[in-house]
Amino acid sequence: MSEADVPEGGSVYTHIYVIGHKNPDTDSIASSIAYAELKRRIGQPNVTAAMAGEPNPQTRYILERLAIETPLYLADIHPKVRDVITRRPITASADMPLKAVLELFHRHTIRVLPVVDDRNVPLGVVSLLKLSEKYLLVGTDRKRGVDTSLSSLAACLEGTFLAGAPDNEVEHLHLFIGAMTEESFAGRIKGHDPASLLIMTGDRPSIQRAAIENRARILVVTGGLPVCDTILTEARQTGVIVVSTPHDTATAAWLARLSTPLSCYIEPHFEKIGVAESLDHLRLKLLHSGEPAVVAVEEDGAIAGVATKSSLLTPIPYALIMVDHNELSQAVPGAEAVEILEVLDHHKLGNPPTNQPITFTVAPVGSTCTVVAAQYREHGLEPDPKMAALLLAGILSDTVILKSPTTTDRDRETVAWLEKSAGIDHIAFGRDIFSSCSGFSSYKSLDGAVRADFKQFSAADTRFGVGQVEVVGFDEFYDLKEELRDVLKKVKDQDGLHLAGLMVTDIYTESTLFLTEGKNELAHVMGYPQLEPHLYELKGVLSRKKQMVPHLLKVLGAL
Ligand SMILES: [Mn+2]
Repeated sequence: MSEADVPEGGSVYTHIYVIGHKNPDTDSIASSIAYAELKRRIGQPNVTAAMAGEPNPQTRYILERLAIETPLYLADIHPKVRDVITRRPITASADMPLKAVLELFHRHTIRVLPVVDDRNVPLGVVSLLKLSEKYLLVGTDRKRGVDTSLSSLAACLEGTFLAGAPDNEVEHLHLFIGAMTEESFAGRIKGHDPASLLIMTGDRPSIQRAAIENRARILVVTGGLPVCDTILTEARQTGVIVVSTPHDTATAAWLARLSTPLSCYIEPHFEKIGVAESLDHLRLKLLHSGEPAVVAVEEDGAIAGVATKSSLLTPIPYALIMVDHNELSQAVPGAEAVEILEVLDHHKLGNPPTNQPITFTVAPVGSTCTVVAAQYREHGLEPDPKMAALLLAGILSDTVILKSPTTTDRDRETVAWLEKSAGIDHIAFGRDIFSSCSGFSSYKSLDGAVRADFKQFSAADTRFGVGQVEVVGFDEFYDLKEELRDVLKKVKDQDGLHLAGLMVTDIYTESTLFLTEGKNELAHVMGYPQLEPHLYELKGVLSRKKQMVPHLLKVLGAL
């Protein structure tokens, strides 16, 4: 495809996935859905929203409430064998004569042909190179040898049975041309087992009769020439097969040798790979097996295609647009092997280098949905009410209803714009979002609540981890406090940390309770009021990344 064939702003990829980070939050999923929708609206139908993990309870609530479909779940996007093979492989069956097989090689310009059974399961392969070697470089004693069945021979000769009947059994025959006197001919065939004799002649009754008297296996009469009735009667009585072919003797001899069924040439040892196996695995097999091709099979063992070294150069048919992250460590597994076409984000940079210039839209705003909403405006488009509400949800979730210190004027201004398109009030909507799934009860276990959003840091020689749970009121927390301490103790030991903490943030009073395990000296340097052992009150603290972690890094570094 030349550059001119690519639609403007389009791409050669079959699929483009807009995808957020692993352990996706609402911003991540909302921005991927809304950006994929924008791409389709500006004329790129092959763009699909995807997610690198299951949505959390809050995101599920939002998608259900807005009746928006959950994005495609992609757990791993390492390129697979199926991405680089053609699904309609040329195959042959074991009973196919060499003549038809050579035509297949020629017509499809291939070098390796898989041989399959009637359920399409590969039995082996035939390579043009090895076939030519076997066929052209035969030893002297094999020059006359023809391995074929009566049916295959007659079919290749376009012959008719004048005596006897077709049979599929492969026999080892010796070919003799009767182009001499009867005496010389008798001398020629002497010493050969008559049951293996394949005799070809034209209208030479003496040779025809000699063949039958010697009990040859088969007599081929060439040129469509007539055979007299007495000879045929004799043939039937003695069990000699007689086939008439329209071809002349030279052609018939050539065709007889090409009538060998493929079963005589199958190489039963061949390299096989599953379509769902990784491209890396295929590369290893192709480079180290010494085989020119690897047969790809479906789950049920049927053939899927043939992979050769050129398959390794086939472009991967999909690419990514990363939203709400730009580092590979946070990306869906396999992202490093796939082309990144665009990045839309609001995090610090840790992006991998690219081979080509890409659209890179990163701004220090409160949510990626703010960045996506700006893209709609740049294209002069208004999101429909559903998409506007979804973008709104992403911003409200990431900025804790515009209360987090990460909130910027651009977020506030975007919320005002989206509110109008969505026809909903952001404060009421934000409250619904947080109260629908806040607190500990929306997690499957307390362990799950602590681990759901647990991030690790280190300061000097101190390694610590902090989780965060958003609540409405602290009652539930106080009931669970002792159990939560046990969970934190376990997490601290399992992860080899000096300190494990949990921020319990009340989004309405905008304050946080901080429960800790480990580093007892912390009480003296923490700076925040200690309510009781292991528990601190952090008034006005909402953000882990902007408020809590910088503070902890400072005090722990000072210990
Ligand atoms: Mn975000």
